[in-house]
Amino acid sequence: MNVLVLTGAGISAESGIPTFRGADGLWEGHSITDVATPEGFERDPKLVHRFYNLRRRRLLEPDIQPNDAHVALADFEAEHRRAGRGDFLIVTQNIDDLHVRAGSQNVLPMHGELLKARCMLTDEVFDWTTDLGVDTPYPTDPGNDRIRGCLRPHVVWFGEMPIGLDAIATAASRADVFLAIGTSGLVYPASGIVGQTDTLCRRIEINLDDTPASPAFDETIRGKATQCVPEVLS
Ligand code: BJW
Repeated sequence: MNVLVLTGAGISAESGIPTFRGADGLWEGHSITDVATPEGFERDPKLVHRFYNLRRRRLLEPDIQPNDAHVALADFEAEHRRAGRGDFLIVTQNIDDLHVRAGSQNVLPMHGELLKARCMLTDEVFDWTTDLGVDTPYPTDPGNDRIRGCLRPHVVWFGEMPIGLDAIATAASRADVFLAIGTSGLVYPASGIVGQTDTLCRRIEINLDDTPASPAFDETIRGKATQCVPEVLS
């Protein structure tokens, strides 16, 4: 049985990481499209760096930990793997590292990773745990002023191509079970993955509320991820 899981901000909400489109969906009066577009970054890189610096600092605070939903997915994958039951992949839209911290092995972060920075000239990706700024020196050549300011968060903004789309399409076409957890289904192409699954695939949505994608699922489970995910996987 091949299992494909898609996660969104809702799975990390109970770990203390705010969602994008909930009641706190605006950040200091800026919409997500102000701070998550290449145009927004070009217009005001300091603002965009501040947005991601604050989120990176918060992610590294000790109270931010994987919750029961992250752990249930990791435990399920370990057992699935041990018993040789088939493929298991988590495609996450989240840029936090909570699936990996929970012990998940096969995770594809389609919208990038907050704890990485990317050089805009070479596309080289670096592990990154401190603040980024317009003057951040290039990590492998700190003395070289010529290439200062070329680092950006390794995340996927609106209008940019998400990561791993071919692998996602393959996993969707092979999936026997597709589980979408805590995503509003408003952002393409993640919202279209359910439509890439085979007609025989069992599609299950877990969310606090209905979403525009709900009609595409065979089963919709309403409730908190920390409660519903362990139940569904037990
Ligand atoms: C709980 C819970 C609990 C809460 N338990 N549940 C017009 C029409 C259609 C498409 C487009 C259009 N104009 C432009 C587009 C394309 C655009 C897009 O989709 N825009 C829409 C807004 C309209 N997409 C893109 O630009 C993408 N690239 C692209 O299309 O490239 C071209 C291409 C691709 C493929 C083939 C061909 C061409 C890129 C999208 C990048 C999105 N980036 C962001 C920022 C990432 C970095 C960062 O984190 O800052 O990704 S935006 C933001 O939204 C972030 C998220 O990953 C993403 C999805 O949000 P998510 O996870 O669903 O969170 P919320 O907050 O929306 O929902 C939370 C849900 O959880 C809610 O439903 C709650 O009910 C639930 N919940 N607590 C269970 N405890």
